[in-house]
Amino acid sequence: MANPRLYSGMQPSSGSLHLGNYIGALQQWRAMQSDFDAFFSIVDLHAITVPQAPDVLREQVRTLAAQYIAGGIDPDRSCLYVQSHVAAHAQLQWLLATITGFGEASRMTQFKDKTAKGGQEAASVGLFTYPVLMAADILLYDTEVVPVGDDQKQHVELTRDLAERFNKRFGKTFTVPKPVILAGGARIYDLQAPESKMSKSADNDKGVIWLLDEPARTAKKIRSAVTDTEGSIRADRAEKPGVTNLLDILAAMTGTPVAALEEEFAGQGYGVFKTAVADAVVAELAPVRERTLELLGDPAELDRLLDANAERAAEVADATLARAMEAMGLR
Ligand code: ATP
Ligand code: LTN
Repeated sequence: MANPRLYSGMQPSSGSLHLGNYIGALQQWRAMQSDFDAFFSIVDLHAITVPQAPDVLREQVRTLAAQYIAGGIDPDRSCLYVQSHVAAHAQLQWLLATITGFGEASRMTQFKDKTAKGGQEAASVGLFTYPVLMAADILLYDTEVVPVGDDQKQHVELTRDLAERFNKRFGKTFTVPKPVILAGGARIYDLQAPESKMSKSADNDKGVIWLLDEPARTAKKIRSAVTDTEGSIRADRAEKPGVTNLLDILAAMTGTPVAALEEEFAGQGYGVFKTAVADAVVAELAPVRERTLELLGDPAELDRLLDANAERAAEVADATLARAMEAMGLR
């Protein structure tokens, strides 16, 4: 029997992925690709829901593609493609928008969070309908499983509701997907402000480890990570967020559970511990960085690969779109 279908994606909205994206998404996608028929997209149509400079966006799409591959996504096994290269995403998005309630979309917490600062007047309609486009991504591929961080769970629930509503109204057309919430320990925090998640939009660059940082810079950021004055190496999210974060990072890099790390480092100083974390992160990320730069050295080859994968994706997506249009009486 064929493996179940899996779909996920990330936005090309920064010049590089950071360690949070790597541990919270890429590492886990890599592990899942042998058990699933996986599609991983670079969601550039989602990225333009906030302003992007065209030339920068183009480069960020290539960099993200290179980082997917360097991080272990095998483009021969999984379909790795750019969302905007497959026209069906924008088309299905419109069909789904017509069955999405205005109130329903207004309840999406990410939209509320993202507009909390600038106000809704400053936001685009595209930002408002972002979750409907995400539903189109997922439903076009008859997806069964969607691995996402908990912040995206509500969008996958909306996707399920839209699939069920469509099927009820127009006849069975879509597979109803399930979210798979990625491992809890996988949330990585800012090294300088360990109560906030590591994020591409952080104020202080020293708190974020970029996959494209030079190894020496990565090691320095880890050695300067904020800890506490207690001096013991144990996990305690409330009292010791900095040390706990470093333990989570080391666990993700080495595959050793946090409890075993606590034992291993019992009685040791923060200096020794931080050096161990820095060494482990550099050992994992240096080859990823090198491979990314190598891939970026041949953009024509990268573009060829993305084109071929978009064709594969379009075959699946176009068939689903045709089914949906037929069902709605549009063909
Ligand atoms: P933002 O700065 O807007 O929050 P981001 O770069 O931090 O963006 P997203 O683009 O929202 O992250 O997410 C891409 C993927 O990386 C998602 O699957 C998300 O769950 C995961 N992710 C992002 N930040 C972290 C983090 N700090 N720890 C673990 N996973 C993360
Ligand atoms: N909204 C997601 C990115 C995303 C996605 C998807 C994830 C767009 N389409 C489809 C899973 C499935 C994010 O910001 N992490």
